[in-house]
Amino acid sequence: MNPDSFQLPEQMSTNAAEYDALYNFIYYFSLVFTVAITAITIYFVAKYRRRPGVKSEPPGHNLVMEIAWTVLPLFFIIGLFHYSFKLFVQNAVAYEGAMEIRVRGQKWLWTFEYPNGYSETDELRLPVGRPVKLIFSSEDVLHAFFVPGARLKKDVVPGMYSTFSFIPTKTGDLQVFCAEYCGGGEGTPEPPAAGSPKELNVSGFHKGHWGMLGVIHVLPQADFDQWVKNPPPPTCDGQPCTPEQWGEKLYTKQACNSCHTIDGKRLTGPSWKGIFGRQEQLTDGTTVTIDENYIRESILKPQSKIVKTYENGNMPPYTIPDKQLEALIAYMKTLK
Ligand code: HEC
Ligand SMILES: [Cu+2]
Repeated sequence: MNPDSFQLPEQMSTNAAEYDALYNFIYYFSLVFTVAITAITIYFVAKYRRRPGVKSEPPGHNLVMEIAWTVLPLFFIIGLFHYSFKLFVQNAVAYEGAMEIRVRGQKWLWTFEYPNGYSETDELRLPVGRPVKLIFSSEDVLHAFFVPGARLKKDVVPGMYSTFSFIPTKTGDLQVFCAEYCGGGEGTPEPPAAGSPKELNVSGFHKGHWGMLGVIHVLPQADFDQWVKNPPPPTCDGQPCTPEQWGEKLYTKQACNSCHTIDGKRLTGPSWKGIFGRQEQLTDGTTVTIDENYIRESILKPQSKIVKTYENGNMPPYTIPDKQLEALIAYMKTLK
């Protein structure tokens, strides 16, 4: 058990300590008064029990007492309100220089988008000690972003933005839940994979409200900077994925599959079947052989060279770190 957060998960953010102080105050205050009132009640029940020969005397009106037990709790409530409201505002208003992260909820996963446009599913990385502002939106129904370790819970509402600011104070992992029942969920929950980090449950099964889980990894600044430059590959069957496997994952994760097929069919964009080494006719009349550099440019700056007959497709420019570009290219090479 953690002494600084009795009954509660470890405090991992600035606001956690303040919320806990408020919580503990109310908790111990209630505890003391519950014990005191119960004790006095029992004492009075015994002292004023019915006895032969003693007649009950109804007490009269006592103005001083009545004003006291109305006014004193009123000040107490105002004090509590003041402190809670201060905390509420502090987390609703962004800190100076906060890093903005867009958080999108949908059935049944979380997407985190970094300031440089890169996005990830179910996993968010943050540097320790740096203020962050989360901007929530929902693609479908009502969700709620719940991080017990940061004492953070915010409704994620379709059709509007909600925000929350905090400063992570410790490195480590924070579990994320959806705290608003959002449907689905046939079958029984799968247990977390054996040996998963700290038993935290990064979902990946996305089958229903209960599977809408995520993790916030709080990293030292240097590790975070390194990760931003080059995120390491995810795992495939417990091993780091090969570039080809990683590329295959990115094909769906980055939604390339909504415009590009791998079986030769024409969608909004050209199929990736046999893409590497293919001769491509461009709108400016030239012909190119598709190689690494052409693919790289097609992803980062799609408008610079347009494939003939695909003028109206409009591929959005992507921000994708180098290692992932290489993975995508490796995957394309396998699509003979
Ligand atoms: C909204 C639809 C759309 C999405 C999503 C999309 N693309 Fe494209 N892509 C296109 C269109 C249209 C073209 C052809 C026009 C052009 O060259 O810009 C194209 C062209 C390309 C080309 C050049 C292909 C060739 O035959 O010359 C590559 C490589 C490519 N896309 C990679 C990607 C990758 C990687 C992703 C995912 C990270 C992606 N695209 C997502 C629409 C899309
Ligand atoms: Cu949900």
